[in-house]
Amino acid sequence: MTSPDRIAEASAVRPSPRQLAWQQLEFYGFIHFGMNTMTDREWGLGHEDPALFYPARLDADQWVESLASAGIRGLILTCKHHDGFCLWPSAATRHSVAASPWRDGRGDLVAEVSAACARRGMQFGVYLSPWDRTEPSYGTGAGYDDFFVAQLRELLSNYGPVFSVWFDGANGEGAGGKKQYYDWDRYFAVVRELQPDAVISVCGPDVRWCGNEAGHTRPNEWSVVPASLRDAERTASNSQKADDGKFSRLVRSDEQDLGSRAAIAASNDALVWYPAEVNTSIRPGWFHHAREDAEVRSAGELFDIYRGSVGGNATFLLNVPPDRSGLVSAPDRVVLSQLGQRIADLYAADIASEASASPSLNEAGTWTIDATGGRLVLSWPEPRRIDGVIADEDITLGQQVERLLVEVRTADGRWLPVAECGSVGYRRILSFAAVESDAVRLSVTAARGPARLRSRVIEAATNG
Ligand code: FUL
Repeated sequence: MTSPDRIAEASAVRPSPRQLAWQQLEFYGFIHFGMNTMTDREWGLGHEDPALFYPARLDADQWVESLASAGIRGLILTCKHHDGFCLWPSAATRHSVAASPWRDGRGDLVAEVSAACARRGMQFGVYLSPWDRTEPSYGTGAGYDDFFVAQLRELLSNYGPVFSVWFDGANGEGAGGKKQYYDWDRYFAVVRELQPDAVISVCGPDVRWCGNEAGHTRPNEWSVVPASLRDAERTASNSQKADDGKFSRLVRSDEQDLGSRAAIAASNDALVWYPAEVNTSIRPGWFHHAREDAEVRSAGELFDIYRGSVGGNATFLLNVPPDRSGLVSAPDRVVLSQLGQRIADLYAADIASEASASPSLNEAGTWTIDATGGRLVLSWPEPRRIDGVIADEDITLGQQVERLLVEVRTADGRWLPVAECGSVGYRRILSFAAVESDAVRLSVTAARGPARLRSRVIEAATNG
């Protein structure tokens, strides 16, 4: 049995303001674009000729517009991927857009994308690969740290507010390759100094990589987990090691439970708020390849990933790679706007505000439970066709709910269970076969401490 002290410890952990702001973004986009787009590769070898970089029709507004059509509210750009080619004219290297024919060598793609984001009210984030296959100082220790920090300072000083700094743990050097011991603490200190509101993601202390790139989510995702999970080298050791086309859909089965009572009891670590991000690509690869134009995931598949991630106490980071000409291609654009429609329809089908609530809701439309749990009944004057429930915990109060049961009232007044889950956290989306009922009952049957909840009830689409 997990000691009451350990449960109280878990119950008391809270998000930082930057983690809270990040979680509220819910759904944001990744843009993988760079030298690999030109060479049709996933991992460049480094030292590619900058003359190859020429996205003739590049239009950052079109990227932002495409993402926004899906309901995406932030964008993380691969400013430098593993091959080392920089999408901004970095003073730290000659291996950048400044040496390319694009915009006659006077272009700055980071500036164009951050400005396009600002115009559309989209938040902007940067991906800067620690692994660099061009930079000669890579593997020398402090020499490379100086180089990396110089690049980081440029990105975090010259392009406005940044919501996420995404440090990738991937490395393909292998046993016989170069070994760079990254000075992570130094990198983190630079981010805190220049962009104190940004989260440091993946190889960083604020946002946890969910552990796969397939879009898979844990049955119960916990934001309160043992502190050792924050170790950047641990994340790196689980990250991609080879460009063999397999990693992007691989799911490990040995890390399905990170934060249950059993999981936290099995650890002696301090407990920390380290919430999950689900990152996956709209296509098999992270970069655009024309041969994958027919393999763009459907809106239905992406909507399922959305429900599993945003609706599974994680955020959703969806990669959309523009093509070699510098535009998001047509198949991706179609799917993105369909996805945006499905997400909008989901929330628009909420009929909770038309219900009578017992006990009555407080002014913000929320209800509370104590440490032993609690219950809410929502009822309508006439039966409605219902196929889902969405429950949100107010995570400023931590993560508390351990079991939630959803029942509907049958015509003869009995309560019929239709869905059940463990953790709730920021949001849990529960879907079930459509059922006619005049009342829904939500029961929290296990909790770590008091919580405040918001609930939505989804009316089934008439055609669905
Ligand atoms: C991985 C990288 O190796 C992929 O190329 C991609 O950037 C993905 C988001 O992370 O670890």
